Amino acid sequence: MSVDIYKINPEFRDIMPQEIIDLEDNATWAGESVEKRGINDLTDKKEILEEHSLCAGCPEAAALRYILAALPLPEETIIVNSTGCTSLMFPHIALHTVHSMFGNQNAVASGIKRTLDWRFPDKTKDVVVLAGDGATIDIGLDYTLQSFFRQEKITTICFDNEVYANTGGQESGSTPKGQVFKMAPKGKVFDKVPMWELAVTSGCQYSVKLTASAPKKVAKVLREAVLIARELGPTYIHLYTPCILEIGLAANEGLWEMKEQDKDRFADFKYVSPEAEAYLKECKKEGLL
Ligand SMILES: Cc1ncc(C[n+]2csc(CCOP(=O)(O)OP(=O)(O)O)c2C)c(N)n1
Ligand code: SF4
Ligand SMILES: [Mg+2]
Repeated sequence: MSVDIYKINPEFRDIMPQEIIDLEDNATWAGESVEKRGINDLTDKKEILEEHSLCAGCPEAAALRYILAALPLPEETIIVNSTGCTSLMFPHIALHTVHSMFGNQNAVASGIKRTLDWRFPDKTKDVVVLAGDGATIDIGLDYTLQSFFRQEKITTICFDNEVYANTGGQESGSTPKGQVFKMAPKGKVFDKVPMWELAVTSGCQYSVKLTASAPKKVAKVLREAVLIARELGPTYIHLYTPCILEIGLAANEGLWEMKEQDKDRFADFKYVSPEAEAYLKECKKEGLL
């Protein structure tokens, strides 16, 4: 059975670019075996238009594809996004998304999740926040933390490229100490804010730090985080997606950089609350993982 998330108006179909038609016909959720969809489909399926406006080779685009392919219920999912390079991707996907004002994405997502649960008590609705480090850890930090304190049942994903990339390279709370950027010429004075640890102390049921170097790993973490958020409370994923432009790497060097950082600053960190641990075991038994 396939899922109708996005339909081109039949009257316009003959004038639509093939890329857009492909997105409707060939997303991982468009096939006959939508129940079995997943990361392995990415070789011959489509989640994002090739002609998106991110820099060539930007790891954010690949990471988003892994996430979209791994969502447990794409047709019942809303992604709340914030301004930044991440927001350049959302007009190019076929999924329900909301673009919030820069920084307030977790407040918007909390409202959406509560409203959906009230409006559709018999349905499962997943709300996922996806925003950059500037939005999550700097300007939106208050909203991020408050949603954790309130135990909102949402998943927050931070695409950490350690810089305000979309505005040309200013340092963020997530920039590592000493790092110089075009618009941060003196170098960062303070250490990188360990957001994955703040997430734990602020009440997240699940907090994981990783890079986007391994698609299957990203997919597993995303699935676990969404399932736990549905049932128990806030979950947090801190994903390193380097800005190859701002750190001076070529289009084909993003993967190498992420693999290097797998051994260094982005070595695995995983916290799972005891309740979440027990719930994940149940999910495995039920075949949800
Ligand atoms: C309320 C508000 N403040 C500031 C901005 C300017 N602004 C747009 S994108 C951006 C940087 C985003 O950085 P980050 O969240 O790390 O995402 P990235 O571009 O690095 O993916 C800023 C400061 C804005 N659009 N709105
Ligand atoms: S500026 Fe950086 S984060 Fe933004 S699209 Fe280019 S490589 Fe990606
Ligand atoms: Mg950033």
